[in-house]
Amino acid sequence: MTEHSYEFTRAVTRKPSASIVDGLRAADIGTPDLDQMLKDHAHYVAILRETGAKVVELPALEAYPDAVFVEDTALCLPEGAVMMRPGAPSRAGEVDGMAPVLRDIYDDVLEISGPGFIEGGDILTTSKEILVGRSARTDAAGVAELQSLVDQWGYSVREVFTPEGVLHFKTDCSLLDAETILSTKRLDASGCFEGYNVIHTSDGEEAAANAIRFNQFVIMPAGFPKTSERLCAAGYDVREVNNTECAKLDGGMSCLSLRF
Ligand code: CIR
Repeated sequence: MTEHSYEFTRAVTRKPSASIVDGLRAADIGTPDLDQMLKDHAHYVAILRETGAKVVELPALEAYPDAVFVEDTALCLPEGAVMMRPGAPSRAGEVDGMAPVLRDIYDDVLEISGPGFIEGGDILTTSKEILVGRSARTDAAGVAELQSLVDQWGYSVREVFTPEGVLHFKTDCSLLDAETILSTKRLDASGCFEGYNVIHTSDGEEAAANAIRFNQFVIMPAGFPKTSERLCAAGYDVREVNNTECAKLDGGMSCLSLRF
């Protein structure tokens, strides 16, 4: 049986645009370099393709500086997709760019119509449930609407909380396999992963938590050797991608693709 939470045949990505320099960020730690980001993005897409998955690469969207972070626009499940309603006003229009792409792929594309907000970065799909972290971008009404939509496909949604000051729930965690989560200690301390095996990021390597399990690989940001070693020792086939430029905009490995 296919494990819908990490075995995928497809992904959708979007090329970074020159407007990336205007992307949202919590703190200014430098201007992202487009050339470097394009190289990193191409490396990321190549790894997805190496697994045999078909990757649809969408063209850059100049009008939306954060549009490379496609994950926030939709939740993709085997039964259908749900278009998100981003809490960041500058990102709302990205959803309209993604909806037709997913309508071409899926028979069933549902929409969060509001008044609540929800972004894909706050959603962690595991084999048994969908965890949604309330954050500055995702509110209780958004979580409740998602629950009411995916109920018809038999999913249970569990509301959890993204730590204060952390952009998205998945900024601090990733799924590694059906039972195992990679998490920062600060997020795990909230108790949200009870019943799962948890591997912690190493101290000082919290930014390694935003990884993805994509078929045989765990794709993680480069530069976190202790966490990488932990994952290798646990038997995962780890691939590292430079993330220096996306990190300037609080982005990481999960943000760069929709996977299904
Ligand atoms: C933002 O603030 O919305 C973007 N600069 C970063 C989005 C990262 N997305 C994600 O973690 N899923």
